[in-house]
Amino acid sequence: MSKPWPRWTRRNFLGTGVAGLAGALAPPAIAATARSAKTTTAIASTSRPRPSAAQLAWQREELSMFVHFTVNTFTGREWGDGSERPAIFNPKALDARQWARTAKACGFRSMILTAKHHDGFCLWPTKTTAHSVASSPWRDGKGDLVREFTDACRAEGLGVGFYLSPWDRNARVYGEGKAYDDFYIEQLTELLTGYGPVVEVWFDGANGEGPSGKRQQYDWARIHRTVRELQPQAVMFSDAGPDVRWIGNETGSAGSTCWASVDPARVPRPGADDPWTGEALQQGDPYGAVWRPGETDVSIRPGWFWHADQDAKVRTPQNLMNLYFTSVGRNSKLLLNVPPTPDGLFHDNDVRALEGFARLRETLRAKDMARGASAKASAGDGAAHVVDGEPDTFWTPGGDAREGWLELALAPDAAFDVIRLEEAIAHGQHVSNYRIDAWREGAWVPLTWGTTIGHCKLDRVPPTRAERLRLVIEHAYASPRIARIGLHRSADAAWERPDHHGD
Ligand code: FUL
Repeated sequence: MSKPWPRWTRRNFLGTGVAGLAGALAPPAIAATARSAKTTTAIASTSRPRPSAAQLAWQREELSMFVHFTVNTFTGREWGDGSERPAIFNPKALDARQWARTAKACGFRSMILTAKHHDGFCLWPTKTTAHSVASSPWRDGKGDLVREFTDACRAEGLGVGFYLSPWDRNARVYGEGKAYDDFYIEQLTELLTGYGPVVEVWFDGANGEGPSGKRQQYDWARIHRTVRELQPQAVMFSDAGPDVRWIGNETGSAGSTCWASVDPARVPRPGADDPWTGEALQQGDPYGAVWRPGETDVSIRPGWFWHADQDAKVRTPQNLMNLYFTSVGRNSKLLLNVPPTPDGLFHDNDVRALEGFARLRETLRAKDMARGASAKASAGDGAAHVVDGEPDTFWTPGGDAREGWLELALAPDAAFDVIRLEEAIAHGQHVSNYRIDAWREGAWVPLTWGTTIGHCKLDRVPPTRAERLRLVIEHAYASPRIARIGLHRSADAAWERPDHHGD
């Protein structure tokens, strides 16, 4: 039976005074790689931050799947207190291949497993504590869930990520300074040396009391150094990065203005909770010196872990689609949690919702009415790059121009209700205001407008047919580089269009 669980958020247990060094260990920015030499001349943006190769690959994935699974799955709680008996952990039909197959079939590119949640129970047979699968009846105590998970991800070609909660409510040394730092670093080292390449390491900001009643001051500098040393290609997530930042809520919504750049001083450590923290995480900062794009983590159910009474509360495909628009469609990445049942399998309801979500995205992607359209621009050359389907080529007005327009001539039968815009973010993110006009009865009529674009901006508009369409860059912090304008048709013409500002 599932018990009610407290609606605590991470903010209830955020720590203070943690030694952070966010940003100090960011990997070097990648070199400019646009294919059109002519379109790379305007480099007023060299002082603005650009992504590392790992950050760019991370953002291009767009969809990652979170898997919350531990003793909580068997107790019905959201946060275990560390006193759970390993004997309760016994998923009878556990099949990590089912998780990975589902993720792959539904368009996800990587998966992140809770190798250890706040209760301290380890899903691999760690040498650091007996509080692990090795003390459980699952696979007669010989199981290694991290191994099964990583094998399954690799079999499906998915990236592997780990969540290793710094807050540990079971470890006796938690709160004891260096003794716990050593313990945590040893766990991290086991995960990062024993299971092959890792694409993301997820650091939660929760920082409550441990069994001794003490609270640990996490040694973030040492933690970050360890990851860089052992898995240099992995990105590190936390409120304060250093590579990718929390988006500031767990409801699936990035800021409608969302910069990948941040001023690291505004959120200096995981768990910072100043009056401006929420806004800084949601929006980033156009003047920020550090590239740290936002990750939007949200669950397919009300809880992060499986609860029987939430089987009927799985998000619908339409609802997941809305999340897609408010995360991926706002220059963020969607990290969608799907919690396995006590059998160790994704529930049918979750699988059906994910399949429906994939179908809706497929419908959207199936046709791009802009592809191959004839394009012209206010200045510069390379206008045709915005409709060539190549993410690395782009149009730029050239020189120091901070504004300009691009016009597409469309086929008479081209009807669309979703517009996808992309900046060539390998060269930074610069656009701060844009407008889209449609040509109607001999005049340009505003269709929608927005602020940031970044890797991807999705705007929902009423079903539209127009002979011509114009993207007007009203302002940018450096010469804009537009990689793509896509015009798509959704499966459902009747949905809400919160991004639509036109008539
Ligand atoms: C939070 C945790 O407290 C939740 O249990 C969950 O793991 C979520 C993703 O992060 O801070």
